Amino acid sequence: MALWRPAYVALGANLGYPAAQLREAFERLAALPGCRLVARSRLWRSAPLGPVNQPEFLNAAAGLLTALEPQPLLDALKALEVGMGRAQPVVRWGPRVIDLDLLMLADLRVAEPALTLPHPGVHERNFVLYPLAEFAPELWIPGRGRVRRLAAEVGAAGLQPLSE
Ligand code: PH2
Ligand code: MG
Ligand code: MG
Repeated sequence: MALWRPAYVALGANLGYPAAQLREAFERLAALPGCRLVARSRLWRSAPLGPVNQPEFLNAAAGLLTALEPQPLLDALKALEVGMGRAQPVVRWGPRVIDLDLLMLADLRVAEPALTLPHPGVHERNFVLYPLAEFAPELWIPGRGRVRRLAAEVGAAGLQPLSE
């Protein structure tokens, strides 16, 4: 019997049909072997971080329960990106059809070339923190603090929930 642990994933898209792609990604996350999708945020419009001459992003967050270890879960997320038509490789900070970033798996700390947990950018990106705060405001990010406070600290500039 595997140990099921909470994991958090950030979703983003700014090419194609971002809203449709994020909804499809939620469905595919729910169908991943060894994973249950237990929480999903709204979709948020978000000004691009990085090169500004790219389309606005839609961002969201997902809460999973998973029986997978970090690397197999990361591999599954990458396979899901490729399955949804993401070109490999994409430009760093550049536009993409779908982006699934593993933020945390339980309170594991991982420092490997291919995987850092908690995700190193989570505490400074409002397009990650505000969606996450919808269902996990009390979540403690090891070494960083609580999601609700981190969100308040970075502020919501350039960010707006999509009315559904
Ligand atoms: N992702 C990037 C680069 N810039 N900007 C926003 N607003 N949202 C993103 O998800 C994002 C970005 C690369 O992953
Ligand atoms: Mg990303
Ligand atoms: Mg990514």
